Amino acid sequence: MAITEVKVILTCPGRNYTLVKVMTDQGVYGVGDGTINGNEATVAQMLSHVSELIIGHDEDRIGDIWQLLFHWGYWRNGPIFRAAIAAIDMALWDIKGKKAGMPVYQLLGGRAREGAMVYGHAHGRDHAEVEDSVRSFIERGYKAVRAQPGPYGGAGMLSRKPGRREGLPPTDYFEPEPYMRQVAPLFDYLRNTIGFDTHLLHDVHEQLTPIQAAWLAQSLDEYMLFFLEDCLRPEYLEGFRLIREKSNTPLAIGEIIHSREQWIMLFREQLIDYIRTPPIHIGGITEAIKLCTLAEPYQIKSGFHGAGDIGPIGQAASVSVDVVIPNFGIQEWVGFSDQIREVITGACEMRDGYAYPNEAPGLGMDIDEELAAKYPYKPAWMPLVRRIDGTMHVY
Ligand code: GCO
Ligand code: MG
Repeated sequence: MAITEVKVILTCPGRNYTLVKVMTDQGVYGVGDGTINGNEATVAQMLSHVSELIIGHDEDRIGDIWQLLFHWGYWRNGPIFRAAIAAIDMALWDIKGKKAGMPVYQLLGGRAREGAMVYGHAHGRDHAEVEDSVRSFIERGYKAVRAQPGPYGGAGMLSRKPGRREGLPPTDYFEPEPYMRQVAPLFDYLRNTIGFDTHLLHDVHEQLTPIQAAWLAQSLDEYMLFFLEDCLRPEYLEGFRLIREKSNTPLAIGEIIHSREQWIMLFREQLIDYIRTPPIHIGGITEAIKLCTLAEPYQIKSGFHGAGDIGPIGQAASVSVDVVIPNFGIQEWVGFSDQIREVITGACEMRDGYAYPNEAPGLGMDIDEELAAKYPYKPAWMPLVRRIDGTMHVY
């Protein structure tokens, strides 16, 4: 058998996704997702380019195809390359599972747990609204909830200026001190009202400097967060040493870390506790298993990124890894609209706070290409962030 074609499908059934179908000469095909928020068309272009390299290749040789896609040129690594490899890698695991008549998680060694504990996103303009939002998750069975005062950057960040022209990104305005002062009082309120039985998390979204992050983490120690996420930009990983000296709050990072090598110092010095990097952004299931194995002796666990831009197939790849690895921590969770679930069928289910992989062979999913074509790609941007004096936010 051999790969005959890689179909690249850009679609927007509510938000943009970069999907693939890897076709073989025996009719079996696999599906994958390489979406990167705001860069969906760029990944699609990369996929069309590298697909040539794997046409005619034996689709069973997943590890070798991974190496080929990574090492074919002098230029490598970075989010676009990694996401393109991830889309193909997922599709190859899907094909292998279909051929074996087994779900992908079985091929990876089988279940280490029944389901993967997930967390949802609560937010609100004031403490009472955040509390209501957290409670609505608890009522739906969630064991863990992320709580944000307003959007990233805090409730004071509500001023938003539209882009210079239609179609350009809006600008949000951020000042660190008012944000930093909001967080501990929110968690003090939540622990007093909701108690300690629900895991609580918070995402800083890389907005702070090391000394600010150290102050924030220390101010949260007594509220026993499950983790404090992305308190530094991944360009300045040494800053974690300062945070660790000051605080016992568990730390998560990695949404935009792509290469395994970037983790080595963090693992060896045990500067973090949870890995945010999901399979979709680092080269797929093959790479995610290797990364988690590298973290295991340091007792560092997974906490894969799972926002809406990681579509149902990317989510399924994450959950397949989540239920297998010994060092699973938590899975970020969003549900998808009916429209998305019609275009991409077979999404994982979440029940009572735990996500479950599809039991059908492979990833158990499909892409309705005709329907996908009815929702064409629309260029979209994440907001810009500036300080109130107009400076681009350098954090
Ligand atoms: C999260 C993330 C997201 C990202 C988004 C970027 O923790 O879920 O930080 O909100 O900003 O997925 O593409
Ligand atoms: Mg985040």
